[in-house]
Amino acid sequence: MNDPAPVAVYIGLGSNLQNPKWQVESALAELAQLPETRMVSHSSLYRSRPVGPQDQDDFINAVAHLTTRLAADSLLDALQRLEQQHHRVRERRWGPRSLDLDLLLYGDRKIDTPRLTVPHPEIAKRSFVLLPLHEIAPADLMIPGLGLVQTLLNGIERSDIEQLA
Ligand code: A4P
Ligand code: MG
Repeated sequence: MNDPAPVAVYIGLGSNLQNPKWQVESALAELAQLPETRMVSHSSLYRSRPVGPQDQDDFINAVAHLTTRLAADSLLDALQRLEQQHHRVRERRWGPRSLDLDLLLYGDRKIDTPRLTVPHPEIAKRSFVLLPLHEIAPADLMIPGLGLVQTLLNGIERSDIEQLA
């Protein structure tokens, strides 16, 4: 059988524990090394106020644009392995973490399985996803079921996030 065609995917990275800048920078390098996968570009790093519990440090966030021949569930397996390598411990929902990797977009597909919802359900509400995504995505990038990134950005608060040099 022929290989499947590569699919454009976007991954959201976040960390607020154990040297967050290092966590995100090293995860970007690791994403570029995934099998069947190529890194197209990644955003700057951003510092953002925590969404969810406020008794935790600010996050460092970024978004990576990859192309991959991995199926979506295999890509999620690979992302979860990278989280484990960064000693990710699940404590509480939206709580602090050394590395969080979210599959934001998988081509133009909508996926709804017990372990995977794509587009990521919170994508449209979060400045720490939309700003870095807008930095690197084509102007006409559509989020399936939600619309243009540019349009979604118009509706969100930006005072809680800063782009780092
Ligand atoms: N899962 C389903 N869909 C996806 C997807 N598209 N990508 C499942 C990744 N995982 C997906 O995730 C729980 C389960 O979601 C996984 O087992 C997977 O099968 P998790 O990462 O273990 O749990 P979580 O992160 O604690 O919960 P949740 O709801 O995924 O949180 P989020 O949405 O990841 O948010 N504030 C700032 N400023 N910056 C941040 O990065 N991050 C969070 C976490 C909260 N506040 C934040 C930030
Ligand atoms: Mg997550």
